Amino acid sequence: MTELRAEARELLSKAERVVVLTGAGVSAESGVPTFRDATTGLWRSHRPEDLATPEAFRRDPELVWSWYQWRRRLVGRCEPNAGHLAIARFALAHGHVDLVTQNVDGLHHRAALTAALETSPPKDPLPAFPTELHGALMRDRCSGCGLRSDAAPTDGPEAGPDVRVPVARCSECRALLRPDVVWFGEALDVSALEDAFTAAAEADVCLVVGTSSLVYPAAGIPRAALGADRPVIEVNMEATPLTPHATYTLNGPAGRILPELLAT
Ligand code: BV8
Ligand code: ZN
Repeated sequence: MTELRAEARELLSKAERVVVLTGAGVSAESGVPTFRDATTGLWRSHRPEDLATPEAFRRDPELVWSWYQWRRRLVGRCEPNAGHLAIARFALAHGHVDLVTQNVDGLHHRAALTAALETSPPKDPLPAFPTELHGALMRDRCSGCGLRSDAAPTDGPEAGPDVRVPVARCSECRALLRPDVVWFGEALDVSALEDAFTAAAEADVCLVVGTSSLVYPAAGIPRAALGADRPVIEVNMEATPLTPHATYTLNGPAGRILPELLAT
């Protein structure tokens, strides 16, 4: 283990309160394309910023819905990776970890359930459940009455750039359903965001994993830690706007670095 990594590991093992912020990079090794990864599937012909917006849904609801149905089917075939599990195990062993994610894929949730069952008697998975700042891919919300429900099934023809699927409708008011995620230009849940900023400013260490640190307000969370002179550890494959400010930057895949960094 490098000197740097040993110091970062020491910091985490001694920390009372830890905030972990994750982005799409933590799910990359599970096979979930990242937002920067515009080379796969439907994403090749469309930029996420152009599809993940209320305007796009108003303009062409079936295209946006098909993109989400394509993503749901893809994510449904993915499993939490060693990075998700390392975070979940650490959160269950450590007891005071605030896990905040920008991801909507639900893999942190699934990792928490897996890690909780690894002990006998099984632990309560709650301490390893994430705050999902940008919502959940596997949940729908009615664009009319706001009713939330589990995601509509993705069986039938696989949605994709040429195969559109009809938008599901609300069982209550028949308005179009939409994925229960936060689109660009939409507000995040204010209390969840405030809690994340407060936790970061009071944490003994903030661990930032697999995010390009480009999307706000989430990208401001590690800045709140730095603003309160709290150390920030960044795990990423490449440099980001956070890198020059991070206390430690560990370059490499989260699935390889996190099990070593968070081993209890
Ligand atoms: C808001 C859910 C205000 C949907 C997402 C103009 C108009 C309107 C708003 C704005 C504007 N200009 C700026 C803004 C603000 C905007 C913004 O920040 N835009 C960016 C593009 C500049 N933000 C918003 O719009 C937010 N809302 O500001 O509202 C408001 C206030 C009050 C009232 C009304 C409005 C909402 C932002 C949330 C958008 N929704 N997701 C969906 O998923 O479909 S964002 C989505 O993109 C993700 O959730 C994530 O947050 C973001 C992608 O970022 P990352 O997760 O970092 O992923 P990325 O691919 O970028 O990077 C992956 C990283 O992992 C890379 O660094 C890579 O090196 C690394 N990596 C890869 N593999 C690995 C790895 N690391 C480790 N291991 C590996 N194996
Ligand atoms: Zn409805």
